Amino acid sequence: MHFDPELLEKLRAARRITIFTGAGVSAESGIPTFRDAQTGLWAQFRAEDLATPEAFRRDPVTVWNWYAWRRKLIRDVLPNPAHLAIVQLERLVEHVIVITQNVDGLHQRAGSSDVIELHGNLLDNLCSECRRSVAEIKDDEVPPTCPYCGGLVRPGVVWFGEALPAQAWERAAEAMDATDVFFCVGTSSLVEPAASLPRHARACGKTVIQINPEVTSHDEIAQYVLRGKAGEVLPALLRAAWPSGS
Ligand code: BV8
Repeated sequence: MHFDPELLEKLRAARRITIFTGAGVSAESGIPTFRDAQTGLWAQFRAEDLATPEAFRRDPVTVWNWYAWRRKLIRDVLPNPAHLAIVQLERLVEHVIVITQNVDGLHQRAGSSDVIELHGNLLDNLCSECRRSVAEIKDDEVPPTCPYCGGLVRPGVVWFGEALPAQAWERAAEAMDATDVFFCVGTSSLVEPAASLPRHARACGKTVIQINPEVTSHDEIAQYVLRGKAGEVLPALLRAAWPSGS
């Protein structure tokens, strides 16, 4: 894989690198991306139609079971070379922050030390009424009920129509503002306000690098478009920029 020498120089000179990721960074771990066709029992549903408060209010059992199915999916998978290359970057660059739209927790499991989860985490649970975090849930209740107020327990993710966690959004905006280089990896850039981050990064004069096997709307805002799979491009890019590995 050949990379523009100017890009490699910018990576080596960077003190702060921000990696904005979407479902594509987990694809090579075997997790279907958000807009991959759903399979099996879930093929009849669109993810966007299930990931809403209205769907949960209307049919909490189906929505809870969809998340239980997704939790099982992520329980059996491992971080892939894309996640691991991002961890290795921390040993090569002074400040590396991951801003992820993903809810699978794989960046943390890979060893990334600073991960901002814009859309929550599939393994967290909270009460849909009192909003308390619920650590222990009973398997025989679908969905479980809150031990504090009896309300229905829901997954700790951000649904469509819900605001992003204020602190996560603030930290992401600060990271974008301070960064030298902004990677946009494995996202269709369709979901707002997350998709506005790469746009703002370019508007603020940051070096924006897009890694995706497909064309997306954000190709034209990136100075560098690296066409390919994250699990192949990221390790190759680090080897090219730091041949000695340090
Ligand atoms: C909000 C958690 C306001 C749940 C998720 C009209 C226009 C613009 C915006 C809107 C609109 N109508 C409504 C909105 C707002 C809405 C939105 O953006 N809708 C979209 C669909 C139009 N946004 C919201 O509702 C947000 N909240 O706006 O609140 C507000 C403010 C104050 C008070 C109240 C309300 C909340 C959005 C959060 C939704 N939750 N996830 C769950 O997971 O169940 S988003 C969901 O989509 C996932 O988190 C996912 O990460 C995210 C984005 O998708 P991608 O990650 O990009 O995944 P996708 O499958 O699309 O793409 C994968 C990419 O990877 C592809 O490009 C593919 O080519 C690439 N790829 C594949 N293989 C590889 C690869 N890349 C690299 N390597 C590979 N191997």
